[in-house]
Amino acid sequence: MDAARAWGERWSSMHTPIARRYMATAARSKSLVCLAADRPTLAGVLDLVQEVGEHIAALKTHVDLVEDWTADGWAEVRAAADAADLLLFEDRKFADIGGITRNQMHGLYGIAGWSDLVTAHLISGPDIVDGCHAAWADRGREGGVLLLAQMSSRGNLLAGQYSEAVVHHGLAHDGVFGFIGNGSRPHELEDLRSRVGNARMIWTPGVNLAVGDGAMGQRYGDPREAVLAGSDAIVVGSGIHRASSPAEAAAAYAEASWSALLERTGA
Ligand code: 5IU
Repeated sequence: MDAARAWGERWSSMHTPIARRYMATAARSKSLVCLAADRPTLAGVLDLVQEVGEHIAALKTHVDLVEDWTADGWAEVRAAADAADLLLFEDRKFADIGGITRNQMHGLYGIAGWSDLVTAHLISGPDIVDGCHAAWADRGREGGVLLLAQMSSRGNLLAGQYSEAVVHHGLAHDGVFGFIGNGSRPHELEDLRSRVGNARMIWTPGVNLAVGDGAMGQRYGDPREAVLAGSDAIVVGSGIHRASSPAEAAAAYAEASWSALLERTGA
């Protein structure tokens, strides 16, 4: 289906090239799934992309948990993401001052050279967003920052005035692709969407077809409910990579998320 029709208001409100790129990618794969590829080896990540690539729209990584990481090996991950038509999203959760963040975007892992999206906290102030973009510009590339406005984990502190300030400052900055919202609590997401409006993305971890508590304080909500409450991408990790058939699981999350988007927009 045509991306503009599927996304409705979100497509007409969102003009940054990277947001349009995500929405077009999602429309091609009929999926709002961002796979959290939390496997500890390069081969594990690559296998997963081969297996489920056609059912997802983005690949989320934690580059520093890959035990056998090498620059060449990671270039293969980037190539696999390109071949499968995926945005590559490093969930680095930067939190330092702007200049250090810029250097951390380079550093050992060279995140600025391959990431399309990164996460950042706004705890240190808005210059962190400039730090990320300066690093992408250093490499002649462009990217988008997802600011953490909420989290999925039990007892987190991203609520109330702090969360409101993240949205307030984030909306004022063109480099902010969108916000992380709590996929496990639809009413929190509805509240976040009402504060964010239509012109930015909300991506949501804490989503699983098996709703309930996960390991070490993780909490899970239903993918359809998250999308109906305003999520634009469901971040799913163990629901896919720990499934007996990751491909079948990814297809089920794709179907749940895409049909919920069409229900939301009336397309
Ligand atoms: N993640 C969360 N919650 C958050 C944020 C990021 O779970 O609030 I910000 C990450 C952690 C993990 C993935 O990489 O999203 C979720 O994986 P599971 O679906 O396996 O819980």
